[in-house]
Amino acid sequence: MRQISVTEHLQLHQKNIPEATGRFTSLFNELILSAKIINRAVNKAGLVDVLGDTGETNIQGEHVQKLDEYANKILIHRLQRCGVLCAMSSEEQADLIQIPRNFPKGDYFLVFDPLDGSSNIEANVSIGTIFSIYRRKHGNLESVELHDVLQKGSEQVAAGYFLYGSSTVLIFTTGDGVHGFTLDPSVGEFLLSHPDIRVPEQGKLYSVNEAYWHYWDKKTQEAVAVFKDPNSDLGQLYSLRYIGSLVSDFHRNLLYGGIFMYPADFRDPKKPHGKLRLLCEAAPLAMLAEQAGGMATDGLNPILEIEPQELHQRTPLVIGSRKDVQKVQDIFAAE
Ligand code: P6P
Repeated sequence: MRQISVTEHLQLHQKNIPEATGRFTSLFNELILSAKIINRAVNKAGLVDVLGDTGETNIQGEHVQKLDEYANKILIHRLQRCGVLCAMSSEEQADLIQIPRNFPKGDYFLVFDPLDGSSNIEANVSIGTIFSIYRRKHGNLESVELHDVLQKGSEQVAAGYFLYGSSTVLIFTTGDGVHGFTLDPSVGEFLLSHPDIRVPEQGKLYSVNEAYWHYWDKKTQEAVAVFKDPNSDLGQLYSLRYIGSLVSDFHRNLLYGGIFMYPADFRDPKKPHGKLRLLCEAAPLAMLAEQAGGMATDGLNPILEIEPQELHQRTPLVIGSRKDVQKVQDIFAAE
């Protein structure tokens, strides 16, 4: 295959963001440089002092792993300087991250989860960086407010993730299909490896943490049980695959077909809408799923149509092959 870089591909495929030629590409280049730096640390985890727990907890009340913190700092440091952002939001930080006064700014708003799946770091399980890009709605560049940037997922200009696994891949969309690039360490570039990814209409895999069965409502139990019923009208047997690293579970289902579910459960009254975050996890993956011909809901409603009320809002997530996600939606919609 001819070696196509991300920059070349953006120039070929960015008709959806005509005014963004240089500006959008410079944002992507800083994301790519950040991912290369994070990847280097992930690949050395265990050899240098980036493993283990910092003893702190993040906005989500989760223990912060050192690699999480490192990835967060790299992304903020690099993206603050790209000159095209008005603000950022990180899964690791409670509030909007303003661009320092003396730095050049622009109209894009970046949301990211710096290192999703971090609880798996020490077990050498693949982990990832998820990103989502919006254009600010209005407001003053020098002091961005939440209402200037908070938008539903259908307003995303671009979305994607880096997956630090057996190889390091970048999967993204700018609204013109989903494309995958693999890092070639010999040249230090992400090169096109998965052009125009399409998720199979129906999968053979379902991903959900069944340990929470007794904390789900009846509809959720029915929706999960259908994938274990050899006589269901889905007409085939499924296998359960659950890595416990969202980007890994999503990536496998994107390529092979399948459905990932993180339903609401009743374990923690403070989290009635489940564990996953709308803005930095569900919405970017939902844009990718829909652009690849799949589907993403909260069980009943399209993820991309949910109007966020706060930065770290959580949502149930059902995402993947269209026929499988539709089956769950039919169960939730039935009286
Ligand atoms: P559970 C990792 O901590 C994460 O946020 C996602 O990457 C993953 O899908 C989920 O949590 C796993 O959560 O409750 O099944 O351990």
